[in-house]
Amino acid sequence: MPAPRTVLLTGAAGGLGTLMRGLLPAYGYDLRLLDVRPIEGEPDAITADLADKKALREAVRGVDAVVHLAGISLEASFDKILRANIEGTYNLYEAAREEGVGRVVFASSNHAVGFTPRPVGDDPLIAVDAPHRPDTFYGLSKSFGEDLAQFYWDKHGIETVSVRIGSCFLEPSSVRMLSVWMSPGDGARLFHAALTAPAVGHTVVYGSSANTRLWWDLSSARALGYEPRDDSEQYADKLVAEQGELDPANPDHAHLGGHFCTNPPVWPY
Ligand code: NAI
Ligand code: 15L
Repeated sequence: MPAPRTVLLTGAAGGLGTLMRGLLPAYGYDLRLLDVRPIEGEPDAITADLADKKALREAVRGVDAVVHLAGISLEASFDKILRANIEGTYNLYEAAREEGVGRVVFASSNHAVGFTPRPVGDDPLIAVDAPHRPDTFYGLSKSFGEDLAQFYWDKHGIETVSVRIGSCFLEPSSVRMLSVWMSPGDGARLFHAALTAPAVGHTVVYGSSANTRLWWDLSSARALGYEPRDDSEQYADKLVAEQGELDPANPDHAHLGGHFCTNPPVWPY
């Protein structure tokens, strides 16, 4: 596959989309932006819902690749997750198939494997082939998205890198995030590697910085050419002083998904 230049960025109005809008053009990409919400200062952005198949088909026409961030990014009712994340991601892949787009970078999440016990002490890092153990309907939609990506590769030859993102924000805001944080700069480095690595088929990677307290194995991301430069440890003294170290007896601290496993933000559904 030739190096992609024109890239559709879905979810471009969101937190990660805003960060990537700022960082990815430096790698030479010409970004086409899409979100269900208008984007201030971006008059050419496409305002469209993932439910709008015609708009999606026009949005992907002529692009070399898609970075798919759009969707509900936290727990919500199954009906909402179904529409935005499950049907919406299917609609995006169908549009890509119809328009001959060869590669997708899919924003999966650590919550696809959220019920995996977190490593403690000398436990090995969590491998990328850990079975899906979604911690929410949200995490379930990311497990589905990864399977959908595998299906579109096997059946239709569309390549995907599914990035199980940890927490990509300007700074980590909890002791858990010291293990799963991905700095925005490392996020852009990882998305760039996912867009340009040759012959990825469907590859699943964890998305985080080179954190001292890292929980998962980054080797499949490094195999794409990703070289993380940041480490959350610079924030550790402050966060640990405020919140204390993770407590193995605290159910909120027992799994990769943290409080998503124990206290969904939305309940009952
Ligand atoms: P966000 O909630 O800030 O942004 C999501 C964007 O998607 C919003 O601008 C929203 O308007 C748009 N959107 C939602 N439903 C849509 C629909 N039906 N059609 C078109 N656009 C729609 O979330 P954030 O943090 O920017 O995350 C981006 C992606 O990365 C999400 O898929 C999220 O699940 C994933 N992710 C993010 C992590 C993070 O640390 N920020 C961690 C793990 C995964
Ligand atoms: C996610 O998947 C969410 O989209 C993000 O907002 C964070 O909550 C992140 O996971 C996390 O696990 O910290």
